[in-house]
Amino acid sequence: MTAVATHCPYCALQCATTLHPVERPGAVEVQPRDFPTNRGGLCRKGWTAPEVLTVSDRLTQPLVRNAAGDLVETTWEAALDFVADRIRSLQEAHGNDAVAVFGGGGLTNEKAYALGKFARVTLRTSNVDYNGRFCMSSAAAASNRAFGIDRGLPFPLADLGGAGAILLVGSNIAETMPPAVAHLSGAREAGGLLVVDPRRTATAGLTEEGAGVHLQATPGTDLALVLALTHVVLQENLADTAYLAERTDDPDGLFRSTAGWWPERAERVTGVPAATIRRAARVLAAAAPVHGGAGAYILTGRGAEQHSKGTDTVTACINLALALGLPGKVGSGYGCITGQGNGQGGREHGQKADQLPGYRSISDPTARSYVAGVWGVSPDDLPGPGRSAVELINSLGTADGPRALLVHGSNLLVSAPRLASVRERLAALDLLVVADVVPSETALLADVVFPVTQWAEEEGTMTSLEGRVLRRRVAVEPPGEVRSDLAVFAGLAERLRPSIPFSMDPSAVYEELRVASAGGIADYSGISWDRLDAGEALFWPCPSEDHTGTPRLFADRFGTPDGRARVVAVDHRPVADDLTAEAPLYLVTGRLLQHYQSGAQTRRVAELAEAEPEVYAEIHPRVAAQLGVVDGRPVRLRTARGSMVLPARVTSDVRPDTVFVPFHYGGEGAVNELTNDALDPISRMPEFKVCAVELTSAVSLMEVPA
Ligand SMILES: Nc1nc2c(c(=O)[nH]1)N[C@H]1C(S)=C(S)[C@@H](COP(=O)(O)OP(=O)(O)OC[C@H]3O[C@@H](n4cnc5c(=O)[nH]c(N)nc54)[C@H](O)[C@@H]3O)O[C@H]1N2
Ligand SMILES: Nc1nc2c(c(=O)[nH]1)N[C@H]1C(S)=C(S)[C@@H](COP(=O)(O)OP(=O)(O)OC[C@H]3O[C@@H](n4cnc5c(=O)[nH]c(N)nc54)[C@H](O)[C@@H]3O)O[C@H]1N2
Ligand code: SF4
Ligand SMILES: [Mo]
Repeated sequence: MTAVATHCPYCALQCATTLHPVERPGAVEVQPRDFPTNRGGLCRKGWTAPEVLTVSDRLTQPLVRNAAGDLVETTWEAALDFVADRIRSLQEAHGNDAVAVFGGGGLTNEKAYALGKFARVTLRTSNVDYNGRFCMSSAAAASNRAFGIDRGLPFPLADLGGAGAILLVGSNIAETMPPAVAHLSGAREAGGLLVVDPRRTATAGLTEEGAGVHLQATPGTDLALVLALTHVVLQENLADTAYLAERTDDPDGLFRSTAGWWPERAERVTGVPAATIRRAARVLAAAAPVHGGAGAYILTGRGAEQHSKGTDTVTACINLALALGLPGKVGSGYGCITGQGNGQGGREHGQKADQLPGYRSISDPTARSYVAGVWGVSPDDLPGPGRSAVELINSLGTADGPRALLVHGSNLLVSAPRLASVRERLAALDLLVVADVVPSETALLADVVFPVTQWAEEEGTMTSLEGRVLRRRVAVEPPGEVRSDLAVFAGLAERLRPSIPFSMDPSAVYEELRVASAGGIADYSGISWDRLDAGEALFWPCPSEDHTGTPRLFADRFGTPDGRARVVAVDHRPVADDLTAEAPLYLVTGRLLQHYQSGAQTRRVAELAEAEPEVYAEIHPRVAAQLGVVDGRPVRLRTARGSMVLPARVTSDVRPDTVFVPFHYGGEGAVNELTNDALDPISRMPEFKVCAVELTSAVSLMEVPA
């Protein structure tokens, strides 16, 4: 085989790579390739990604749990027969909704599309959702509400380079998308990088030496902070009033909702000095086009979004962007930094409980009848909207909940909130089926495991954080009996509802997706497989084959019925599980450079596992001194949901009222034992980012001799 042009398997930056064959079967070497997002760069995870192809415990054979309770090898035929029989009998006994499907934002567009169609057409269940609910769903909900369209970045990432100011709210891009830091250079040179994070992260560090401002706010207070920034903009007459009048529906709503948030009040809530709030607002405003600036962006990450008020926090960020007249202007705007490799495409083609392909709503009669037509079924046959991820998990095995769950592309037993309950619910199922590439924590609990292809072993498409559709290509043969997720859907469909067949050929599935998306918000119909193959990386919407795609949205109008952006008045509220005398610190969670998500892949890469082998808690030196905590020695964290013992990392980079723990570890290292599953009322996003925690030194506990 010759060199193959493809993209990194991990995050939404989708860095371009070239894979070169090597002597070892199934193995490749990776080289970065120039592309506007990564400009020839790769992070450490991207460089080491080929190792995951040949890890020693790679799943290569279907597994089924035997009478003794062990997972033993079986054939695809036997595994598919078994699963189809169980599905059939559970649905006969308990109805179609007795079977649920859980997808992932790392799946290709074709897999995500086939998963949603399989759930609605073959299983006819409403119970389908995916891990994107844990990811950018609050930003998606806010963008849909304000703009009528949710494309994470409604502009090319490279546009950031020319901006004079960039406000990053809860994004640690220097660790989560390192090559993207290059695009912050304009703002840094202008002293306009503004970072809101309770920790002095690598990203916050970029603001030092006059390059910008780090607003080290109290966790869970972004909403108050952004309302105050907007207050300053309005009060100091820095708003783009002509833009507000012309392009938004309710400029007065903006004044009303921020009038009470003067900086001194926000200082009391956020801990950010009023003078710093004023300075940040002025820096951002000075870069806005209305003041002749070089351009300004407001970008949100999971730090702002993964809260029970995430949708409103993002709404406040959008309102600030509207006040400054940014959205729709070239070189300015609001965007959400989507996370997973196909986080964008994964939310467009029907894995979500309320969604049909093309970012259509499953409750819209016109959308239902169009998609039903493509699928060859009656619209009345399609189920309605189902439960969101956490609600779905919490319903498993309950009286009116699903009895079977099929998981494709998520390691729930590490990454879902309040794990004690997840474990209990998974155990209550009659059937758990997991398709994965490695024996993840969740796969090890399954009744049936399907071994599936990963990035370099499959053809397909991914949609990056910019909304660009990219080609993933085969570089190596998959090992053993490994097949695509598409083969699971096709094999089960053949056994359960053969009148509606599923293709295993990614290009054929993509062709169907194009048709299903035609006329929808995320319209891929003009992006043919041939165009993709020829190396075009087009931005959606692209409604015809002679269309050149849409790099920038909102130039003339927003996606709302009247074309104006909706100003939604929002107000601050406290975190769901707020501090008490017993639990006086905030537990915040997030990512490390070296690991990806639940760690199922990166914990198996020697270089990455050696760099960050185990979970730890970042604790401020003052708190450490008060509680007798010693760097490197064990502490106990306890929340209303659970407790864990882990080593302390004493660092003044974290706020004194905050403890940070990365979520990449399983078993006793899983911080999601402690996290809160309180949901945002609109996006149904759980409050991963913050809850109250009790911290005690556990040195004596570990040192008691056995
Ligand atoms: N190395 C690495 N890169 C990744 C991933 C990975 O797992 N590892 N995953 C990918 C995915 S799916 C995603 S979603 C993205 C996520 O990318 P980011 O959003 O950058 O990642 P996080 O570390 O989850 O959160 C960002 C920051 O939020 C801060 N934070 C916590 N609570 C609050 C708060 O209340 N307010 C504010 N303002 N900040 C807060 C944390 O301290 C953290 O530094 O990364 C993608 N890239
Ligand atoms: N406390 C806390 N928890 C969090 C977060 C946080 O910030 N804090 N962040 C949340 C966010 S933003 C996200 S995105 C989630 C992610 O968490 P998960 O949903 O667990 O994501 P991954 O670890 O990427 O899991 C993907 C699984 O699919 C497998 N896989 C890879 N490719 C394929 C494929 O093509 N097909 C199939 N079938 N399997 C495949 C991988 O081996 C892995 O086991 O975690 C969430 N959980
Ligand atoms: S930044 Fe993301 S896409 Fe790029 S190499 Fe790292 S993990 Fe891969
Ligand atoms: Mo994510």
